[in-house]
Amino acid sequence: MEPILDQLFNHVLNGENKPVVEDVRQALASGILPERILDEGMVAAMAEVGRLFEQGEYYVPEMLIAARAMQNGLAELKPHLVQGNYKPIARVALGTVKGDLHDIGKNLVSMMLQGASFEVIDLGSDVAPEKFVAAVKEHAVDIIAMSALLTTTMPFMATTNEALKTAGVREKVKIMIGGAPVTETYARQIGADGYSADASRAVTLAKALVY
Ligand code: B1M
Repeated sequence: MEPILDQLFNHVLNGENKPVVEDVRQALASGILPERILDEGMVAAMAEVGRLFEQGEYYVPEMLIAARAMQNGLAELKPHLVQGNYKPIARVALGTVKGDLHDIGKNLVSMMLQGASFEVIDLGSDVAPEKFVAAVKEHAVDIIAMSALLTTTMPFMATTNEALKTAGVREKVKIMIGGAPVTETYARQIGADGYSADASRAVTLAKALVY
């Protein structure tokens, strides 16, 4: 791996905001592809943060500062990931489900979808089922996209699906889900229309759902 990606990895791991932004700039300037900067420098560092948390070496504050540094790096990288003419091919309402504050993966999915010419209505994190329902009614969305990072919040994906049915709008939209604990099997089990393991595959899935 290029030394700058290694350095970025360590700066994300240690939650060092300014150095992360500087590393991203430097990596871009040296011609490294934005996708590699993202995957090898930043996403890999967050996986390591998770491992350290599991081992009791990191606590919530360390996770939080690493996440902030990652968000700053992402903001710097965003214009390079989201490029091209913006002609929306479909409208997606995206959010992390109720009770869940993890938004980095969701933000990545948002960027990749926008980069692929989807219009994204970002509902944020901790999104209650009724907010997803309101988005369908108010914004005529084509896809509801839900992220969950906690095994305890995953069931809100099913609850949201049920809320859409109760509101009589389920057949107006496709539902796609993702997030670290989510699986294809779970998607089938709760009646979602699709699952993707990462943000770039989320784009492939979203296209398949609307075409
Ligand atoms: Co938390 N956390 N966290 N955390 N956190 C995890 C998820 C955990 C796995 C850590 C661990 O134990 N190893 C664990 C969950 C265990 C479980 O449920 N089985 C955990 C826990 C326990 C908690 C708390 C309960 C801790 C506590 O308070 N005791 C607490 C819960 C708070 C809440 O949500 N109510 C908590 C809090 C936090 C912080 C706030 C400190 C911070 C989040 C900050 C933020 O997001 N703004 C945080 C972080 C940073 C993590 C880890 C370390 C990193 C998550 C991340 O951003 N990864 C995480 C460990 C890990 O994941 N290994 C952990 C990078 C991101 C790019 O990946 O989000 O997986 P990810 O997204 C991927 C794919 O999943 C996919 O695309 C992305 C990649 O391309 N994807 C989709 C995601 N959404 C998608 C949607 C799609 C398609 C693909 O379609 C719609």
